[in-house]
Amino acid sequence: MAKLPVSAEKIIEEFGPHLNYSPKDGYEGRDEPDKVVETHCCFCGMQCGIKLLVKTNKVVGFEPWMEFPFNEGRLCPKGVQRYLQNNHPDRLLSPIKRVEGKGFEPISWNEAMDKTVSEIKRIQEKYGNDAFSMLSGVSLTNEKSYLVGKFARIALKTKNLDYNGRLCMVSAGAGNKKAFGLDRASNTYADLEYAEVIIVAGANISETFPTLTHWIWKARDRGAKLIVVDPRVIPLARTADVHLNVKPGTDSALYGAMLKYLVDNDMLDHDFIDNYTSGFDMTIDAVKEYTLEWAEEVTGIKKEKIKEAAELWGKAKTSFLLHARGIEHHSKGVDNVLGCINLVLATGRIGRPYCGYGTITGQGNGQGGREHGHKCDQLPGNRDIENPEHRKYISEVWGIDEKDLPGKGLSAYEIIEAIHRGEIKGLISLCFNPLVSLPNSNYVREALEKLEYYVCIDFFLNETARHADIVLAGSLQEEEEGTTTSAEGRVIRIRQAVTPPGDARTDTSILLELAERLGVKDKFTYDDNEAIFNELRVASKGGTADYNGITYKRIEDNMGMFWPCPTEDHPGTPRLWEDKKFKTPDGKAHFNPAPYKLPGEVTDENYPVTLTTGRVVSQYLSGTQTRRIGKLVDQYPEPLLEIHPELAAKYGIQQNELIKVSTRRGEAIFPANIVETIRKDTVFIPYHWSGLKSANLLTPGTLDPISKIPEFKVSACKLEPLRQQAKPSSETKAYASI
Ligand SMILES: Nc1nc2c(c(=O)[nH]1)N[C@H]1C(S)=C(S)[C@@H](COP(=O)(O)OP(=O)(O)OC[C@H]3O[C@@H](n4cnc5c(=O)[nH]c(N)nc54)[C@H](O)[C@@H]3O)O[C@H]1N2
Ligand SMILES: Nc1nc2c(c(=O)[nH]1)N[C@H]1C(S)=C(S)[C@@H](COP(=O)(O)OP(=O)(O)OC[C@H]3O[C@@H](n4cnc5c(=O)[nH]c(N)nc54)[C@H](O)[C@@H]3O)O[C@H]1N2
Ligand code: SF4
Ligand SMILES: [Mo]
Repeated sequence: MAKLPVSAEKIIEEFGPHLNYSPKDGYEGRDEPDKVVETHCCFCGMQCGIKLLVKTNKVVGFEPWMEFPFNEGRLCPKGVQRYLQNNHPDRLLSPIKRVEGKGFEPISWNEAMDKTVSEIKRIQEKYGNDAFSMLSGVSLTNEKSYLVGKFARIALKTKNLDYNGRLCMVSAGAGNKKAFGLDRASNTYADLEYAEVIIVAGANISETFPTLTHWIWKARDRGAKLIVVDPRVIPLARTADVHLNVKPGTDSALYGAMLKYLVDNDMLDHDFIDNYTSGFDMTIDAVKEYTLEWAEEVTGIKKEKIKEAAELWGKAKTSFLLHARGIEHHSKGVDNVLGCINLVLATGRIGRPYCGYGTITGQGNGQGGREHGHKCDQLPGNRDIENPEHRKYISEVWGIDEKDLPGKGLSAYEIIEAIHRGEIKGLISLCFNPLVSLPNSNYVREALEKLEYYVCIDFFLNETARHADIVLAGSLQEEEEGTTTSAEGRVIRIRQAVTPPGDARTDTSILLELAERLGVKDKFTYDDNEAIFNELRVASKGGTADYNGITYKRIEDNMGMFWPCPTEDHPGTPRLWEDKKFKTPDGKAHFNPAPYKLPGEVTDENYPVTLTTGRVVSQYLSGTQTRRIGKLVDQYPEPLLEIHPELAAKYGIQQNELIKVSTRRGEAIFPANIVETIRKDTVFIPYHWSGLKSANLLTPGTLDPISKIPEFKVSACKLEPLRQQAKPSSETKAYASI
């Protein structure tokens, strides 16, 4: 077989042997693959290029794709294991139905479809169309995301459709729309390389976007200063020039104080502020009391450090500010985002080479998936479902009467609340595992039990699906043609490497058949997935997320195209705002006041410790996919409670001792991991596990009033050491107690 690039051999040496080839023979001993497919990793928003090796319609391995410009062959631990899903023994190979007392048993597609369609009709006739809801996700391609939005509105005729990005990018999206009138990172990551100062706020890049660190190191090699804002000394913070160990829930006080410092010391770009922005005066008015001393008091960060960060930022000529869920998963998530944007605008460092800003999109297609209309308030092209002109345009594209297009529906967590109230009786979900990923999981479980009919489309039986009446065996990313949009705004091609195994079907064909059986075949007939993309292009035309000029061919020829791209002769837009024409109504970038407000829950005598939650490098989201891959499980088998030695000493907690953690929602038990890298008043739990090991037993359902994102990053908790050591991970099935 062809000689592999050196790095491929190294990766294989490090991570092999794998499930799909014999450890004895090693990689070289394996047969020549039938084909090598250039596609992308299915996991995070980096969407690293990867080559999948295919043998007899099975994905059997991978090679790095050195030419793909963003990651140049690099992959993280999840990327090198992602190929093990297609052929995994847990794959759902046919539809299954739940039989009380017996678990699930296989059924035919005909029975599954008949039952689903008759239940949709029954529920809608009895309770109204909106009583049937849909939850979707942005691991789906652009084509599927678009199809879901159209399916919910035209086939299900419901307004109650929302998506898992509601738990992810919506605070950033809302902030970006307010400030710029458009929701996309402003630059490609190549602009990081020559930035003089980089702020990374609430983003554990080394673990959550590992291949992005390469671009930060490139900048560091050129002398860039790095400022990290995180309650933990995350790997990136260990080498940072300034680490701001913010108390969870207080970011806006920090950014407000930094803004005041820039104003007081005249470190401002007056020309940019005067000519290209609005709202500056009222924004600085909101922070006029925010002294460094006050900020130290609120955030717990030493005032000298805040000053140092403000000075570095203020004096730089080029800079890049990146943030992720650490500042966004808050009931004031939008305010935190606006606080960051204010710092960027005050210094005018956007829309120029090496000057940039962006949220780091989480899920694989978190960017594209938030543009094509499967949010409760959105139509394709990032249009507004309440805007009469937008409704008219999309109704024309879809060939329906505008009055038949449902209006704004409930957001993801509000759908759960409406199920509790008895207003929603039916649910179809795909690409979402709310029982693990939504806050307050006991409340979510009760809601699932109240549903009269629940059908789920997935390739694995996730925890939420265990409550389903029927589960339809769907497809992995590599089992369909399509596109995704990476965190940079780069639209890229996802290639079909194999067809779904057994009797599983593509997600697209499942949705199309359901639409047909619901009587709207005429609106859901496509020759192939490219035809869906071509309809999406037209639907997005004239919207802020304009894909009209992007074709499959152009993507392939250019290794991706950046939206907005309105016409087929438009080159695409890698760097936004070079023309300084913002997409707000007045064409200016908007400063927005972002005063500090308390988080939804603060510590008190009963719950004296702050709990925050997040991720580890080897696990992905609700863990449905990565908890099935042995090497990734070995790397981090169980959720651990990160706690500072001083806080541990206060309770007499020993390393690996079981700790009962309680909040006002529930309790769970985790082994203690005593680390000096966390604030003394805060504990951290990764959330990728289900059932009794779920961090979301503890988190609150408090939502940001604008974005409706849950406050995953702040709870008040109480710790009780159980004076018992945790068993080795393989025997720890009963870590949690309820
Ligand atoms: N390995 C891995 N990678 C992933 C994912 C995964 O599940 N696993 N998921 C993908 C997805 S969908 C997403 S959204 C991204 C998420 O990527 P990140 O946002 O980087 O991940 P988190 O671990 O949720 O949170 C980041 C950091 O926020 C810090 N933090 C907590 N509270 C606060 C606060 O109040 N202020 C500040 N400034 N920081 C705070 C935490 O200590 C944590 O280090 O990762 C993507 N990549
Ligand atoms: N406490 C706490 N909770 C959190 C977070 C946190 O930081 N702390 N982070 C939040 C964030 S940022 C996110 S993004 C959410 C994610 O939460 P979820 O979206 O619920 O997590 P996933 O694991 O992606 O669940 C998706 C399901 O979709 C399936 N799936 C994946 N790809 C496809 C596909 O192409 N087709 C089909 N049919 N199915 C597919 C997977 O098998 C899995 O069962 O969790 C949120 N929850
Ligand atoms: S960084 Fe993200 S896209 Fe790249 S290999 Fe890792 S999980 Fe996949
Ligand atoms: Mo996310």
